[in-house]
Amino acid sequence: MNKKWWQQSVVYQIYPRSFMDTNNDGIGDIRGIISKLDYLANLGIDVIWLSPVYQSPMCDNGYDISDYQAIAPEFGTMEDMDCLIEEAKKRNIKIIMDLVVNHTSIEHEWFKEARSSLDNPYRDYYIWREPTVDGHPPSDMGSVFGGSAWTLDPITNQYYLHLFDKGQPDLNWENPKVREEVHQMMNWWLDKGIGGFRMDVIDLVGKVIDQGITGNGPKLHDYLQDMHKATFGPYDVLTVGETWGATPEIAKLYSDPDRYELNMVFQFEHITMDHDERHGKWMPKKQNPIKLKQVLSKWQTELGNEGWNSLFWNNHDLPRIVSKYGDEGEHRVVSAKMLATLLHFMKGTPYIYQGEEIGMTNVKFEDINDYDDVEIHNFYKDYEPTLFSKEEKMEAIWSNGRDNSRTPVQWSDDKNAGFTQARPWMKVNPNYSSINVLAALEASDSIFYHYKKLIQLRKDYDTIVYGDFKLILPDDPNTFCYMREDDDHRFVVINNLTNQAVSLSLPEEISLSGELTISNYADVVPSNTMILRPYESFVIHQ
Ligand code: TEU
Ligand code: CA
Repeated sequence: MNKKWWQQSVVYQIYPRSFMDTNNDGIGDIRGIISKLDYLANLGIDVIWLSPVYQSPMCDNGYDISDYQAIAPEFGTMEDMDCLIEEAKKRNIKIIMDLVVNHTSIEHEWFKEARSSLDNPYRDYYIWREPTVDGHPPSDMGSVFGGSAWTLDPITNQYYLHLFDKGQPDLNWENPKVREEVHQMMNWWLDKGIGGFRMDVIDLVGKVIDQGITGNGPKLHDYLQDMHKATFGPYDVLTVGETWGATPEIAKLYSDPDRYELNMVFQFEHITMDHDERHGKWMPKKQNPIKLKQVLSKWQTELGNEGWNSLFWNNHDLPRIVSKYGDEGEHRVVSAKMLATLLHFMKGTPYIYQGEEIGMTNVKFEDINDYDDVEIHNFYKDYEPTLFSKEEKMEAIWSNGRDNSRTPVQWSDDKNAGFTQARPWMKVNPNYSSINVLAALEASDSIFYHYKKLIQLRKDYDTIVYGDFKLILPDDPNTFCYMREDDDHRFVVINNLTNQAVSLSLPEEISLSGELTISNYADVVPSNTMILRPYESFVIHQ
């Protein structure tokens, strides 16, 4: 496999609304991102994945786009966007855009036209069905955000499909005009010099609704191959698809370079493995460290050379990883560093979500009105009232609600964490007085510098990017240990997943002699039989 820049890169995801506010309206903006580029360059990242900044009525914080070629006024202007691309480029940082083309906003011109009459030329841009004889929705398909996926539009008395909010009508990808419009729009952004696309719920665009097929439809890969040809094929860009249902076999279909589709996908098996079959993340199963190791190592080995992994713990839809697998209290710093090492030493392209690099945690708002997310509110209002009490719903939101990752970035211990001088659109996490960027930059042993070092190590050693992966002690429920090696180097990675001291006993054939590359405790004495302190983590270079 030819080596590619996007394999050797580390990506940093920005959720603009919560990143940095510069005009004091309480909402993060593009100027705010520009003001922090030096900070990101210092961290050492190569790419920014920018969550949507397009014009939008914001029923789902910009994942409902009303104009793909305009910037939402609260985020700034197209000049600001051009300036961001240029300023990032000066620092060798590429910007990848969020491509949200499974659906538009209900306020997109296409939808306004489409809904106006049955014979409007845009009608077929969306998915319409007649009500049943007694006036019900055409099927019992549900929206990801709760309730029916069908909404009756009174103007023409037909239902339109929305797999997400009713403000997010699904585009009809079977219509070649829709695909052409998407391609044109992508080319317009590529011409601006962006570094690629993250493709929102791209596995849904091949849906065959009358057969009940949503994910991984029969035409999906044809559409992606057409897209590759018509748009980014000739550009040297990063493309990553969001694919909740991908198995390694499916991931290869997207990311095998010989198929000319995408560079890589986000797979979610390590996230969904603790979701309930019926109630998903709202009724999480008990954590299972052995399963976590099995899932992650399966992905490490099974893609082979026919695909490429993305590595992530966090994004704007997921709870904070230090709250999920680490410790929010006395072991916060060591546990955040352990989780970072565990992920960044694996094979693939790592993604860091804003605030992860300082160990930001989940938030516990007592008042449901302090939450913003449409998914949280739908769950709290309507979901299975006999199964969950309101208190149980709050518990579920505290552990898995999407707003856990959407509180403003904690820049300093100033008012509102230095995010804004005004009232922030969402309350800051009260722990900002101790957890903030300024404090992290001032402490040489902070989580920030641990991430910085991990990013640099990946630049120094191709072995971390490309080397073979081998899991050690697969049945040990307390540790996650593995090796990465090629002809030149070997790294042995040792992690205690627990908040307890645990004993490590490595087989004799594995040696821990060598140089200590990185660790989360100052005084590590590696030995095949040793006691690992809570969340202890270190890497030996041989
Ligand atoms: O997410 C897809 C998605 O399915 C998530 O909403 C996820 O399933 C949910 O959090 C699980 O409870 C993408 C975006 O990342 C998300 O922010 C958008 O809301 C969604 O698509 C619609 O565009
Ligand atoms: Ca602002």
